Amino acid sequence: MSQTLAEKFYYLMKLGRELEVRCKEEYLKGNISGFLHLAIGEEAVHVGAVIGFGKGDLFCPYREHVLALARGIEAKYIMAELFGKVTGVSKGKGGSMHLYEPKMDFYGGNAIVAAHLPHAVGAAYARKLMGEKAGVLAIFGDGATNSGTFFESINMASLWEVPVLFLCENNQYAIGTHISRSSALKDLYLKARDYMPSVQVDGMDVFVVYEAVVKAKEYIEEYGKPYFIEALTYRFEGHSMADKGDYRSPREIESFKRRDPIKLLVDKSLQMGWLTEEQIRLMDQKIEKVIEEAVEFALNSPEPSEGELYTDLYCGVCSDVIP
Ligand SMILES: Cc1ncc(C[n+]2csc(CCOP(=O)(O)OP(=O)(O)O)c2C)c(N)n1
Ligand SMILES: [Mg+2]
Repeated sequence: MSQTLAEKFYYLMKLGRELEVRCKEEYLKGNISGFLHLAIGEEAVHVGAVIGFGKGDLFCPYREHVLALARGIEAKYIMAELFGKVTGVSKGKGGSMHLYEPKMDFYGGNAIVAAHLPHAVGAAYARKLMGEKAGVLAIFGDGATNSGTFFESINMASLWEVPVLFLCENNQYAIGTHISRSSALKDLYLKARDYMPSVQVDGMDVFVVYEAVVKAKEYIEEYGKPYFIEALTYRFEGHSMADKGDYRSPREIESFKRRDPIKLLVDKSLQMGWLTEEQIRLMDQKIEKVIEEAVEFALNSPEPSEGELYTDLYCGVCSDVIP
C-alpha cells in the first residue's frame, strides 16, 4: 500500500514541480501570458488532498495546476490552456486561473478569493437533496479565511449539515501580507472549530495530508457534515510571476526549502524501502518526456477561432446580439 502510494505521490508531485518550472520558462519566453501562480513548495498539500479525497466534486483557487494534474487532467491539456490554445482544458479561454473539467468533477480554478466556497457548499447541498452521499472538497488559502464568504460558508455548511471538506492551505502569505498582519488568530483551524471538527496538519508531508484527508472524507460522508483541515505549507516562489516575493527574507525561504515536500517524500520512501533510486530515475525520465510532449502539443495547437468569443457564455441573449 505505502509503496504504491509513494510511487503515485512522487510521480504527481515531481510532475507538478517540473510542469511549473517549465511554465515559468515559457512565461518568460512569452508563450504564456496573463496571470500565472505557481504552487512550487505546496505539492504535498495538493497531491495528498486530491488523492486522499478520491472521487467527488473539487473546487479550487487559482493556484491549481497541480490539483488538476492530481485529478487526472493530462499535462498537455493544462499546458495548452496556459498557452491560450483551443486544445486547452478550458478551450484556451480560461488560462492559468480557470482550468475547468466538469467531466472529471473539477470545478475550477477560481480567481476571486473564497468565491468558490459557497459554490462548494451549494454543490454538496444539491447532492444531499438528490439523496447522494457524496462529499465535496474545497481548497483555499490562508488569506481566504479572512473573508466574509468564508465565515458564511462554514456557517451554512454546519447549519445545513452538508458534507464539505474545507481544506486551507496555509502558506502564511496572502500576496505580500503575512498572516500575522491580517488574521487575529494565528492558528487558522481555530476559526472553524466551533462549527465542525477541525485539525491542523503538516502540509509538507504528503503522507500526513493524505491520511488526514482520508479520515475527513470518511467523516463527512458517514455523518453528512463538514470538516476542516489546515495544512501548514509554504510557497517557494512569489505570489505570481509579477511578484518577486522579496518581502520574505532569504533565511526564511531557505528554512522552508530544507523541508521541501518532494525531498521529504524521497528521504522517507528510500528509508522505508517504498521506492528505489532506480524507480525514481525511471519516473524522472518519464516526467521529462511528458513535459516535452506537453509543450510541443501546446506550441503546435491552434488558437481559438473568433467565433469562440461568443460560445460558452452564461447569457443566452448574447448570441442574439452577436452580428
Ligand atoms: C475577493 C478578492 N479580493 C482580493 C483579491 C486579490 N487577491 C488575489 S490573490 C490574493 C491573496 C490570497 O491569499 P491566499 O488566500 O492566502 O492564497 P495564496 O495566494 O497564498 O495561495 C488576493 C488578496 C481577489 N482575487 N479576490
Ligand atoms: Mg496564502
